[in-house]
Amino acid sequence: MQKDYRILWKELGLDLVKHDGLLSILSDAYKNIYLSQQNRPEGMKYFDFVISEVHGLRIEELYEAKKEGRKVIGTFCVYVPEEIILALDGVFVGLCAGAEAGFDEAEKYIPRNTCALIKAFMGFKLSGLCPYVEITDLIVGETTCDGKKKAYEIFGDITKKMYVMEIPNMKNEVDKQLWLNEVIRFKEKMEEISNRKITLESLKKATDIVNKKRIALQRLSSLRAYDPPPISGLDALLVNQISFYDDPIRFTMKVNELCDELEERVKREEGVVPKGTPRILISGSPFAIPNWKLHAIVENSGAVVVGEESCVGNRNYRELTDENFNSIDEAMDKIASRYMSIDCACFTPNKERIDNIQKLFKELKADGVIHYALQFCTPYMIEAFKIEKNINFPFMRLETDYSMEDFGQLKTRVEAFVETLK
Ligand code: BJ8
Repeated sequence: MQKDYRILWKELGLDLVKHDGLLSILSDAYKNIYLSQQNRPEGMKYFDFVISEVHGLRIEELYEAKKEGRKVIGTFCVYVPEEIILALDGVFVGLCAGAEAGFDEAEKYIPRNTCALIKAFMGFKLSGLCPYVEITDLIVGETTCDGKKKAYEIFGDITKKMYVMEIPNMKNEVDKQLWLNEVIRFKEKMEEISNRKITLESLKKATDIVNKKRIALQRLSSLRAYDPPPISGLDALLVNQISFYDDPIRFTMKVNELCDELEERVKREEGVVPKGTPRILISGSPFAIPNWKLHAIVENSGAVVVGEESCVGNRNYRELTDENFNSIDEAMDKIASRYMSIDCACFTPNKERIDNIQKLFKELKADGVIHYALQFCTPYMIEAFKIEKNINFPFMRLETDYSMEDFGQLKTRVEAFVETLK
């Protein structure tokens, strides 16, 4: 029987009635989407458990960490350097939300035509639904898209614990210098709130932990290149989503255990779908937990998702941080340049994203790309047109949000696309 966390949630100021409603909807969705899948790897049991405890045991762990004097740092973007947080014994958690909850509340502060990801993090906070926002000591935003930038001002007024990193829009030398200064400023901020100084040793250890996590996710990704794939896109997406919440050392161990099992499946040519099933690479905006809609549609339309060119996916683990540094200054340099290599559509120009999609398409032996942009996400919506003109494989553009209203319409379009790949 699951433990009762209501005292903890109340202490954190959650709205218990609304929160119960949310958990019940999520639990039903999880059963329908995840637990109904056939032939899931045994190793997914750990990730099922993490999801069942995402507002429970993990919050309790963060609570314990705070009691030990550690700082919990919330983030919304893969540009925030996890290495620096870990090197100061902080705990890193992702705060993006992927469900349509609290939108009425959010729309009192931001326009209706704001992307669902922004409306959701505002809505979760304003409706007392997110224990992570409440438990954080610092929330780190970044100047990526205009929507986030302006929403953070309001979020800062509400939460009183917002810190914003300036991300340049270009990657010229002057921009790289600006970014390096921002990484150093963030280190200093973290030192201030943790009341300790970063050391070369702690940076080396933290970089090793984060790199090992990325390597495990790369390993998972490469196993999806087999035909038949040994794991569904839905399950691989879940692992990627959990990478933003779980303890990084435990997470890495569990992903590697899962990969051991998947390698055995590959040897036996055992897959989650028959060999020859059309293979889809999804590219675009991030899939914050519990946004499983598009993967569920694709995998119920006779295809399998073999990769995500997304921040909840390849963009998050593609590059490692160079561990070859011998001073804190050098480490800052290596960390800054690793994060500058991320190809978010907020940058201009952003040709490397097109190159990366082409590379990933080949590596994963995909048959087609579905470009997914959240409605009102201008950077990704516009960049999709450019990608389409520069690639020569089957490509479909979709725009959607977190609601289920367009489920049927999307399914019809995806089914038609999958037909063309057969
Ligand atoms: S590095 S993709 S995590 S900014 S979906 S809020 S872009 S309007 S989330 Fe992102 Fe960092 Fe880039 Fe990745 Fe704006 Fe688009 Fe909404 Fe978005």
